Amino acid sequence: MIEALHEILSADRVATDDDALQNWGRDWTRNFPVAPSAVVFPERIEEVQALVRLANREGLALVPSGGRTGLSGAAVASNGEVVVSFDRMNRILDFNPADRLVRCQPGVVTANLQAFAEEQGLYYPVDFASAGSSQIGGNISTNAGGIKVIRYGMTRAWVAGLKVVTGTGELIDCNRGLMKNATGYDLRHLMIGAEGTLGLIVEAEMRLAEAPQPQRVMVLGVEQFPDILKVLERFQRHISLSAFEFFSDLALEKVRAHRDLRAPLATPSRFYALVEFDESALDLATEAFEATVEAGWVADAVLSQSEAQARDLWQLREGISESISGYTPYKNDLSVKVAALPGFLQEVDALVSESYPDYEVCWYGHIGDGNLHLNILRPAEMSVAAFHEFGHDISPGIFELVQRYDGSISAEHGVGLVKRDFLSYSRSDAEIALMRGIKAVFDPNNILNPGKILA
Ligand code: S2G
Ligand code: ZN
Repeated sequence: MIEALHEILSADRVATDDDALQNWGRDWTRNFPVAPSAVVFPERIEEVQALVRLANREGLALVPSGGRTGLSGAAVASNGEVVVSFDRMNRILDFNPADRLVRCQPGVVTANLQAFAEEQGLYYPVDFASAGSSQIGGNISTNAGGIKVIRYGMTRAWVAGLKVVTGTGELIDCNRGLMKNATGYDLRHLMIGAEGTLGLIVEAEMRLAEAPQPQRVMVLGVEQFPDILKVLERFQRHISLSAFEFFSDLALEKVRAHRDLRAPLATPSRFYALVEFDESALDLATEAFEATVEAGWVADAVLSQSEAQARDLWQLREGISESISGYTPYKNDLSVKVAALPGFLQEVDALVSESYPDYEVCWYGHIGDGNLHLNILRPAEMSVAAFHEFGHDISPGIFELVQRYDGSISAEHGVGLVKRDFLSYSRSDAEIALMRGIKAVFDPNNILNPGKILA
């Protein structure tokens, strides 16, 4: 198989040493075996097509790999697969100012696209903590969300065109960056969020947004969980927010232990809401804040007085994931409609506190999008394997609740391996059968990331 790979790629672009296999054979998950047979680094679309044709001929499985910041195991290779890394397809190809489109290769790091957009006086509005290492191809394959979704939507909203190599080695050019194109099924949207199981993204045309106005950040202390939603409603009544996040006192404690950051308020609070809005809405935000104090939902708040302070306040939220990663937390990334949040939060809080009283549970997330990150922290004395088995056993309880609220068991982190066995809590049998049919059409020999999303 290695010789066959060398017929396609020069030797320096085929790695089989253990360091490479361990490094490129996984994403951020730590509870799956990492055992690819090789890692390859294509530089051109034709090489990706040749790899897919080879995989079909030899019955090889290919696992696409980008920034490896995924949280669902979608980029893990545990069964001798060949990892296709897009690290060397990392160029911004061109910029079209009239359509505000950037044509880029899949290996472009998200932060580099954000910086490129700023250089053009524009803005790439999908942002999250791992943007410094995640890649555009992976962001598209998982339809990455992050902290600005409430105003700008998910990655899906910014993909204008996609070149994809399908499971048979066909190169398809989806939508070609057109704003309008009413010519049948939009295959671009099948590829977005498909986690590399329907095709390998080899080029993307990303739309850019107008540069945002100067922003202000407010962090408010909230004592009662359900009051967070009343605060959301009061702010949203007159303001188009650019972010509405929340985190618990435990999350704050972990971030401050991990990073040298001051507490946001003089008096500690059980929960914190982080609100971001255009500076021009400051009076309305101040009014909303006063109303939340009068209503007794909020005791205190801090308003950013500088960019630096705004960044520090954001760190309290964006630093959570990295600060708790040492606990290899059992992550839940749940979503329900915003209208369903009050009842859902009440019930999931009761369920979590009665089911696992002796575990530390970190609550945080993009509550303005109805998205809750509920992370159960691994006790020091418990092994990762035992802890993830525990997580797997308690999930049905949480997912039954999500199902009852017509929610999603994976709001933004994807399915991969981690949520695969629970898919039916959020997708019907009919839908799963249709998804299998689509998989068979695009990847008839099941060589593209087999076992991810669909067992
Ligand atoms: C967040 C980041 C990934 C994680 O902080 O919003 O989506 O660790 C997360 O949960
Ligand atoms: Zn998130």
